[in-house]
Amino acid sequence: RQKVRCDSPRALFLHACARAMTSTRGCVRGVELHAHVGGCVRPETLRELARERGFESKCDEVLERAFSCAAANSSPGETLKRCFDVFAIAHAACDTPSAIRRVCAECVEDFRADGCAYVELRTTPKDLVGANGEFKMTKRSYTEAACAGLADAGGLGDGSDGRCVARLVLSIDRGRDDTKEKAMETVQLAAEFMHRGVVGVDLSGAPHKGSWELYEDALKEARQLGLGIVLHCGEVVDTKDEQAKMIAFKPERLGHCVYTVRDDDLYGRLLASKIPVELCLTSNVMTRSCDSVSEHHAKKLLRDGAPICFCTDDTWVFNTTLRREYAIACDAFGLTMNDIRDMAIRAMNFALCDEHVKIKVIEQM
Ligand code: 6MZ
Repeated sequence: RQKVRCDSPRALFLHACARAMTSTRGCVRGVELHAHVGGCVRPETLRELARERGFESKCDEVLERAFSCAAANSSPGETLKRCFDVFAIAHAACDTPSAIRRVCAECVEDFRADGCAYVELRTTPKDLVGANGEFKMTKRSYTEAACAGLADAGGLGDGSDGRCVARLVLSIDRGRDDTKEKAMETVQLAAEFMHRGVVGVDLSGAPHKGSWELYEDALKEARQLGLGIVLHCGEVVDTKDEQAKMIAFKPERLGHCVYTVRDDDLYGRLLASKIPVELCLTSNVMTRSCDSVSEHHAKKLLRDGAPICFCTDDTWVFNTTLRREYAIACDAFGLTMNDIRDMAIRAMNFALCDEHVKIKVIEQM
C-alpha cells in the first residue's frame, strides 16, 4: 500500500497519465466490470461509520497489518487470505441498510467522477444479527438498500442522458454462503430485483473456502432465471479441477484467472472458450498473486488477443482508481490511449445489462 501511495517519480508519472486519460482532449470513458462495494468504500465514509460504531482506530491498523505481511515475504496465498480480514472492517462499518445504501450511492458517484460511462458493482447480500439476537439486516433488506443506493446516485438510467450507468451483481460469498440454501437465496433475490438494477450473480470471497459443487445448482438456477453469471476463477494455486469446471460452465465473464493462464491445459481451454476475463492489475500485485505488473498475465492474454477488460477490484483496499489501472496498463504493456478506448468499448460488450443500454453507452463513448 505504501509503495502505491508514495510520491516516487513513477507514482507521479502514473498520476499524470491517469489525469491525461480523462482530460478534455484525450477523454477515455471507462467501463468498470469488477468492483466490490465493500472494497470500494470511501475511506472517509468508512472512518465516519467506524467512529459512530467505536472502532475508528482499527481501520488503518487492519490495512497495515494485511499488507505488511507482503513485505515480510509471506506466501502469496497468505497475503490474499489476510486481505479478507480487511473486508471484515468494511462489513462491521456497513451493518445497516442505510449504511449500505449510502456506500452504494457513493461508489457510483466515485466511478462517475473517475470518468466511467458504465459501472457494474457487485456486493454480497448479508444477514446480520444484532446483540439481542434480532435481525439488524437481512439479505433482502441489504439488496433493497443496495438497489436504492444505485437509484439515489442516478445510476439506473439507460445511458441516453449521457450519465454514468450503474448496474448491480449480487455475489455469493464462498465464506459466508456456506450452504446450498444460502447461495440459492441470493440467486432468488437477484431475480426478484432485476427490475431494480440487478443484472447478474457472482461467485467470490476467500477462494480456499467452499467448493464448485456447493454453488453449481444455484448458478444454474440463476442462468435459468435470465441472470448473467460472473465467476472468480484461478485466484489460488491447486484449484485446477474447479477452474476447468468453471470454464466448462461458460459464464459471461471470469475474474482474475491468475493460475488459469499459468497452466497450459487450462489456458488452452480458456482461449478456446472466448470467455472475457476481468483483470485487476494492482489487486493481483498487492495480494502477491503476481510478482509485478510487467509479469502480470494480462501480457499473455493481450498477446493472444483474448477478450479482456481492466478493472479495479477494490479501490479502497488497493488504493487505486480505474483511470489509474488504465494508466498502469499503458505503461506496462505499451498501450496507447486509443487502445484503452477500444478496450473499454469492447468491455461494454461484455456487460450484463440490456442490449439497448449497451448501445446507448457505446454511443456516448
Ligand atoms: C475474491 C473478493 C476479492 O460483497 O461486502 N472480494 N473476493 N477475491 C478478491 N480479490 C482480492 N475482493 C473482494 O465486498 C467485499 C467482498 O468482496 C469479495 C469478498 O467476499 C469481500 O468480502 P461486499 O460488497
